[in-house]
Amino acid sequence: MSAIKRVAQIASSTAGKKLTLQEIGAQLDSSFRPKNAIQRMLLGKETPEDFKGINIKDPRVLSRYLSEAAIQGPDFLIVNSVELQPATITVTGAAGAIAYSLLFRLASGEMLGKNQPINLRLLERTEAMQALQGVVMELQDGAFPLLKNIVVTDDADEAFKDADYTFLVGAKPRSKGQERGDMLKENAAIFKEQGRSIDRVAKSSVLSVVVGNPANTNAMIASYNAPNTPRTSFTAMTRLDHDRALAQISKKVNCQVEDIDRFAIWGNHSSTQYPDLSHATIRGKWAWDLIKDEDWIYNKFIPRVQQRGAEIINARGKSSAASAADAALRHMRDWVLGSNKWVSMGVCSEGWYGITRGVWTSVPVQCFGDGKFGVIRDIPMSKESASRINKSIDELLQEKSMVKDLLPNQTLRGVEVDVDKVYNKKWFGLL
Ligand code: NAX
Repeated sequence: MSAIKRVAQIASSTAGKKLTLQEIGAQLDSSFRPKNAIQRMLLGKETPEDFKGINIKDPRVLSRYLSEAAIQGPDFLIVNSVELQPATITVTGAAGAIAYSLLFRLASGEMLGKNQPINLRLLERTEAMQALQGVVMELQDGAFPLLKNIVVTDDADEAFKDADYTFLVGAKPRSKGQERGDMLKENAAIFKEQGRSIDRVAKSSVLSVVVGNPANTNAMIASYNAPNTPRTSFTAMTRLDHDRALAQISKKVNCQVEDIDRFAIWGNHSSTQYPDLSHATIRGKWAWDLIKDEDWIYNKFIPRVQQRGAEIINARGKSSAASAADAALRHMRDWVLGSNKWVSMGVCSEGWYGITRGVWTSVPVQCFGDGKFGVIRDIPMSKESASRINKSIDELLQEKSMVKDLLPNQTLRGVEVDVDKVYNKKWFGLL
């Protein structure tokens, strides 16, 4: 049952009484983790009486509050007399370029809304602690009302302690002349340790997004090493690729990005990814028909999205940072508060579309809020799409084989994962 339904149920069972928000919150049992999200939604009313107590005599009134606040989004919410407990957000690689864009937006309430206080726990390598101190000074100088506390550390257990949300950004870039396999292994070791640490000390409801590359494989390693944390709590970020694609489509068709739906990134966050326009709609019409330009789709759009990271590096001399931070924030925000459209996330395959179980692949999902999401299933797949997805999954399997020593032979919680199951290519080919 969704938390919203649960609130509605409390509303009906207590009809006739006047409950405060805290009283409603207290009746949500602890498994409804972001009861704060519910509270945030409930707080979308401006008159002081509404803060003192919501008259829920009539459950329809409550449902109106909820839907109104849900439509307006968290920016609609205002500071009020109800004290929300701070949410704990851990960011790794906190002295790096992406974190420099991310941290200030988290502190200003862009992820969880303008009503939700936060604590930041920042993890860095020992060598980067001094630089991180500088970032902390700037965070302090921002005097953000929502930012209650900052912990700076080079110790993973301290960083992940009681975390509600983690942004795993810190990773080791490929050094000059280094083999990709060696880079993978170095990063794998980082994510193995961080997965273990999250499992040990973070809240059991923690949600983690892996940004550091190779993001999909790193998310897989972290999850395999966190046996007590549900596999669905570790996701890899492909939202930047998704958003890059939306921007290209909107430019081509001259529409707003929010007009586009049912777009998907499949596979790995790498140049083998498949930006899939075949189901996309623009204001409810099939995008393919509106674009009417297959040459653009196959020879410009797809390669451009796949290579956009390199294009930015060539132009800027540095990799994407602000756009990556924005994508990470939207990824987490949608995951926590819900999305009304398809978004792309790297998640643990449960075998849909014949993709090997236990590999973290980007797929279209819909987020329902409260950290829950559903993979868009059973959509028709052309041979062209299937072969492109196959290519990317092959790459993920190769990456997996390079780090197999770091994957404990275990089943992930909640799903039987047969690590050695052969990827069923035929399944795609037959469609
Ligand atoms: P930076 O090199 O600026 O920052 C990385 C930071 O991580 C450094 O400060 C470093 O000291 C720290 N770090 C390294 N190992 C650590 C560890 N074990 N614990 C804690 N901190 C550690 O890189 P930045 O531009 O911020 O990019 C970070 C990562 O994001 C890279 O791996 C990059 O490839 C990846 N990206 C992923 C994207 C995605 O869409 N998934 C897009 C952007 C970006 O390329």
